[in-house]
Amino acid sequence: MSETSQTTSQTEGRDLAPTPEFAEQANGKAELYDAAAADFEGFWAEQSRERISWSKDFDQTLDWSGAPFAKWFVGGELNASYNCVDRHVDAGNGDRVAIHFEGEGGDTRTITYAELQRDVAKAANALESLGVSKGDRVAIYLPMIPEAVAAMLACARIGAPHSVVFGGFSADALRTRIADAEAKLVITADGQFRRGKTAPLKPAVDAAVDGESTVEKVLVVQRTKDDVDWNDDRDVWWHDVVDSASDQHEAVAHDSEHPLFILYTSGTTGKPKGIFHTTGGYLTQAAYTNSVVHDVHPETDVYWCTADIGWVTGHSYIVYGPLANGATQVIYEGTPDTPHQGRWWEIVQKYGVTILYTAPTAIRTFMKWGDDIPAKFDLSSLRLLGSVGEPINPEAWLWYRKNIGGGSAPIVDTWWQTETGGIMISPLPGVTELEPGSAQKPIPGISAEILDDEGQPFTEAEKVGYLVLTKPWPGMLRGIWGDEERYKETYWSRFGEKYYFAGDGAKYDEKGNIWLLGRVDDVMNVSGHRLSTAEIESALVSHPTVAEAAVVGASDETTGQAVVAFVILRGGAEDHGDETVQELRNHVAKEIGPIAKPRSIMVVSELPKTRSGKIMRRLLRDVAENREVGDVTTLADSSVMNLIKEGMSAGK
Ligand code: 6R9
Repeated sequence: MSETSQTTSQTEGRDLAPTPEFAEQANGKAELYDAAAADFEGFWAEQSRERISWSKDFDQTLDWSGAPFAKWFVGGELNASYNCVDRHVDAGNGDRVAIHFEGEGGDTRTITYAELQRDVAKAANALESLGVSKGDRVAIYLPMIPEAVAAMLACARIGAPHSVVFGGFSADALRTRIADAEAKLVITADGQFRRGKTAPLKPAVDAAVDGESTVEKVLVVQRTKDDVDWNDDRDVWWHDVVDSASDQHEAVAHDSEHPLFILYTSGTTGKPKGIFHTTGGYLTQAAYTNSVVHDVHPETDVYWCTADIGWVTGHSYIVYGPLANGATQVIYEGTPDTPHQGRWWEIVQKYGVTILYTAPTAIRTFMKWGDDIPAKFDLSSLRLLGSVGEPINPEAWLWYRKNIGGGSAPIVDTWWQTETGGIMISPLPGVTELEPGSAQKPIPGISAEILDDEGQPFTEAEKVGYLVLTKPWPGMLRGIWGDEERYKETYWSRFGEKYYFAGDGAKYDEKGNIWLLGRVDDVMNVSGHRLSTAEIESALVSHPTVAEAAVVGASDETTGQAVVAFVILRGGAEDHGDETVQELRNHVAKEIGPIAKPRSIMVVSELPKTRSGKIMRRLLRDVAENREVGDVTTLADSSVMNLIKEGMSAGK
């Protein structure tokens, strides 16, 4: 049975069209498709003027003359922080809750827009007093606490691009990112709460800025109250400088194309790419999509996006989109099973969450934990569910809808990337008849196609090709920080300069829906996190006992893909079985971070290579997924695969 026919039989008799009541109140109406098709630039200009407060109006919507480097809303000036905070207070909504914060240990804080305005102003004044000014880069390495939001908005206010580094990344990963962005200041915390315990953060920063570094000051939020090492010349407590700062700070307007942030993501080479975004276009798309796709109604909804702010989803759909729209949201610090496996559902019930945006890997984990867990809680407030990060299999989609969405809440499966800045392909929940497992169609204002190997667009159903974007969009990346060539080569050369190559395989179904089929490059997707095979390979090879390594993503029931590594030990290094494997796994965790830890490592004597020396990961994937090994004719030495398989069955 094919994927699609299975879907149809599973969903038969279910109503996948929006109810009239939902359609009636929805922000995203069918007319948007026509308006965008009739006048693409006019459509975006209108979205921007409607949703964003410009201090100075723009005089040109799109300047594509320097393609593939776009300029949007040219000549306009705005302040992203003003748009996310002050203007809601000015409009009389200062008492509206911006953030319901829920700490892992049960401590809570309720922050209104008026309070957030004061927090952001104080943080901006403190950053300036520490020498940060417009254009300086600030690295942020924080847990999911309200200070993370205030820190990002304070940077935006000053015009100092932030580079948020996920708190699960190692000191080495942090050091590389700090160096690439030449960050002047790092904002961190003593530690964070994870699974009922404290996990330190500051030691990683100490190690990352040790020796030669561009970093002058480290601003430290006290979260766990654990002891930390202290450098009097460099380290400053947040509560010392932020709490005492003035709560008045003028939000000076910046050019529409002023850099807002850099966010590092994995590419096909070992070196992470600093994806960089600017202000006016990014904010427009974040606000627009959060309104028409998540259907946020700021007066009545309680929105919860479960992402970490270290990922782009946290940037666009915790910080910039919902706050630009003046929404009320939940931010939760911890893990879903602390102190019990119903923690998320308890939070939904407690705050009356109406919109939940999460990832397929989380949904599959909840499926594994059992239906009885969410069933113990009142989830009737939920009226819309969202999914992001990887393809959601129809089974997980149906489970999500039935067990979390009361059998009727629309689910928006949203395809986008760090590079796109905002949602690109997704149903509009008040318009689209849903198709479980498919992200369906480009949203109004966005254009995509699927190309074959020759770069020709096609529309036949079930034929597999490459997803491309055919027009610039406001939230698009403006480049890779410090590397113009890599930007052109990665995204605008595979199919010529007309098409943005997303790196994802895709197909249409009979109804013309787009199905995303995963990465076609050497990037893996583990629990919705992008990891590059090359980066993990070089981490493994940096271990003194490893001569060579090959890494593949093998399908995994819960995490989508899992990291599987094959290593050749150096001459003289002994294979101590489990001990060797554990040591190498920990080494990867130390070099990159625990999320990059291989699920399994196999010590082998040879790797399958082509005559030109390229490792044939496809064959290793066959082994890792326990499949019959595919075509080996292009191997330099076709007996290699037998050696590897024998080694595996011998339990090595
Ligand atoms: C937002 C985000 C981007 C890659 C992307 C694709 C995969 C994301 C998806 C999806 C299928 C979806 N992806 N959403 N695949 N359906 N709804 O995840 O950004 O971390 O940069 O990852 O994630 O492969 O190319 P990022």
